[in-house]
Amino acid sequence: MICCLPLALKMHAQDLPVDKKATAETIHLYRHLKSLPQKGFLFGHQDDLAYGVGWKYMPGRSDVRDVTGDYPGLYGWELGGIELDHPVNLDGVPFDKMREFIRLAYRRGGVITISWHLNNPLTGGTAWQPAPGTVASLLPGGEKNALYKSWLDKVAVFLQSLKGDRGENIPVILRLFHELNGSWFWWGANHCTPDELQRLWRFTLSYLRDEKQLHNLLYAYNTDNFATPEAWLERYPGDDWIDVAGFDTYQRKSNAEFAAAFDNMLTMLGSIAAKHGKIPALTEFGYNGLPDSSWWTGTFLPVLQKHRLAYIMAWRNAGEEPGGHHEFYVPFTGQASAADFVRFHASPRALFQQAATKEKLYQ
Ligand code: BMA
Repeated sequence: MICCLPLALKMHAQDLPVDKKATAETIHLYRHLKSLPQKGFLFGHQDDLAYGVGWKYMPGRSDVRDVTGDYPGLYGWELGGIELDHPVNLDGVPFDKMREFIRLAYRRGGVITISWHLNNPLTGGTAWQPAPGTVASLLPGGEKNALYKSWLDKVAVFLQSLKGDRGENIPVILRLFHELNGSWFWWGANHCTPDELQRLWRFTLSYLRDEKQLHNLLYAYNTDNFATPEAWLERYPGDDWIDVAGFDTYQRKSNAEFAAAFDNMLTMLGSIAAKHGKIPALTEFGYNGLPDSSWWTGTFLPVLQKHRLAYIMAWRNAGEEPGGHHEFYVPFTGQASAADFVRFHASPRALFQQAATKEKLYQ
């Protein structure tokens, strides 16, 4: 089909991602994600192939697959630590293994999204350690701009190293400065002005796209929970600077309270995405520990089905962590909500790997 590509691109010239030089595979993915919500949503899971509850690095294994017989249609990965030249990310995932998992998932037609809990470049603290002036220090002319660029260089090397079997760059949805309306990260709402965040966003995107010439990226802007469309848009960098519009949400209250708030946010996101011509997505979600055996089809799916999203992504199945902390967001074999997750998988709108493969998202 190479011969027909320029014509195809011209015909749709009005609808390109923010990177006008995006690779053919990236443009295909972008356009599929635009129309996919009419059919259903890709089901995604963070770190799915690396570990699950009670296991780590077992080739081919996945908690999602153990329970449903099907892999996710979308895979989340995390780069925190790459800026320090660490061989593993902040959750212990070796970057070399991550690259192989990404190749594997892409080969079977899955979609890749990447977040980055980068350290605080001003103080050397973690992403969760804000300090006044951090965002301003990263902008051109700021005292940490050179350091920040050197960190972006490392991210660029990794993103550039993701290659398909024909040597093509694997498209990635890069989720920059996520949950930026919260204040737990140094880029959060109480630690910089909307203008500073927007300048940092545009600087970062321009640097990756124009300086580093990365053309395999779609860019996701996502808040945490939000109360009004104005709140979601407060730090929005502009229609020319994002491809995916999303938010993260976790259930921490009763089913009824969660469902009502979730429904309301999805309604607002739906109109924002339609108005601004963006891909709507639930960029992170979860109910830690899944104590309700019918949560998937009793609480979550009834709300989801009322709305149109290109993808949803459950956060990581870390399992038991030091200090007795327990974290998982999809069931594993024998978990209380496992049977209900199988029913969720059977929903025609839930697109896991087998359905994603059929969509041929890169063609
Ligand atoms: C958080 C938790 C942490 C993890 C961090 C970055 O939500 O899952 O355990 O280190 O994300 O992935």
